[in-house]
Amino acid sequence: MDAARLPGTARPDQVVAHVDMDCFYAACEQRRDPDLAGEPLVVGMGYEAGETHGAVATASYEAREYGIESAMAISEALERLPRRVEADDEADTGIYRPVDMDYYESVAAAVKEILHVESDTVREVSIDEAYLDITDAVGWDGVAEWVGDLRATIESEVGVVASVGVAPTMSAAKVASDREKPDGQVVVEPGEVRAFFDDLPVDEVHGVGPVTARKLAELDIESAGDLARADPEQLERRFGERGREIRRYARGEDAREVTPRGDPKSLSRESAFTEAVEDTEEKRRKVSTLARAVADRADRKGARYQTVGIKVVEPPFDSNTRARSLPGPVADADLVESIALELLDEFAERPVRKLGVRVSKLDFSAGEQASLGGFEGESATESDAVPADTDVASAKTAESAVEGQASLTAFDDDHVPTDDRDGTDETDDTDGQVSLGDFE
Ligand code: TTP
Ligand code: MG
Repeated sequence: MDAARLPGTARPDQVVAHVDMDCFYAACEQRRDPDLAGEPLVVGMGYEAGETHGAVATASYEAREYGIESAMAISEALERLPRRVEADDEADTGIYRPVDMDYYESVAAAVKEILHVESDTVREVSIDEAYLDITDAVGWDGVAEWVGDLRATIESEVGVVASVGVAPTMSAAKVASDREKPDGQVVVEPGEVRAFFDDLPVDEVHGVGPVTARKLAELDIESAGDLARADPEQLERRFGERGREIRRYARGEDAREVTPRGDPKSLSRESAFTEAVEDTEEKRRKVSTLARAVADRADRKGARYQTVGIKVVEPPFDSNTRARSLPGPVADADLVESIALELLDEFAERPVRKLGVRVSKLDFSAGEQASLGGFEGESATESDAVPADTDVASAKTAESAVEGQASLTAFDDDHVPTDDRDGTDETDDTDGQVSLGDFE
């Protein structure tokens, strides 16, 4: 394969698989309630049964036929696809469900467990997505058959469908997994990478979102092949260093190796109120729930913590954080709750639209011992983080969902993903979106 070696490729023989579940939240709902299979199904974040507020987290492929897509306002989705219960005639109607993150996480953990059996090197990048280095475990020979078996195993053992792409680089594998969705598999061998990219629309290149694609079109760059052949200096003038980077991706050059994600630095959970709340008791109840949820999350990850903090967002977007440190690391849900509630006292009389609880200064050493020989700790790792490049839009969606005028922007991958940061912070929004990043 030496002749096919690509400049910028981490290892000339590297074989990377990218696994991405099809319409994941919707698939989970269909798994739980088989009556939903084959139906137009919309899963909304910040959505409640019978309401019109919130934003589309995802939609089944049947619902996508009606033009429904992630991040669209539920109110707009309802215009395209009315709720079944309200319609006289079932035709052209859909079923709407609110997100249930705990359930989706449990399904994701089952999928990730299978992936960890297939390869020792798995990088979980979001709740429904992971890269596997399968250079040693599989190699190029027979890789298509391996992909078929893996997908069949996931479907039969977990009951959800995965699309898989295999390529010599992470970015090409990611594009490949998307190519034949749903229920797709695409293998791009080393000698085929340039040809594979050549005809792709430019916005399918890793790191190119709708905004960049528009700017590229102004430069007559419409396909990934055009981008691959573009003048790197012109791209740099227009987009900075990122211009060179997306050109490299379009050429199939990507020096990254699949590395498992490091331990997170903090764990947090946050939740927004539909409207600002002044009632002290209601705020305390929310903080108690969040504190318990965070402590539980830390427990499952085998993490102790030395600092407990809260985040309090006052209208419109005024974010306050408070934290208290303990003399040493603990794993104590009652303590997380009582500290979080004490920190909340300062805000007892103030209107609040969002609350969060975080534990940080994490210590995983005890967890390692506790889970020696156990599989749990490993497979339940960072499966719940959406890539960092989706943070902004995810946050936007949440903000607007709260205001009932949900957004607009699809998860925007318009900058080169930074999902490969190690030791990142994890935030879970109990309202349904999961985001990476710290409180601030
Ligand atoms: P994706 O993998 O982007 O989407 P998907 O799995 O629903 O559909 P596809 O078949 O195209 O892969 O995201 C995974 C989950 O993340 C998705 O099921 C719901 C959630 N999500 C949001 O909450 N908001 C968003 O804007 C997007 C894109 C995803
Ligand atoms: Mg998916």
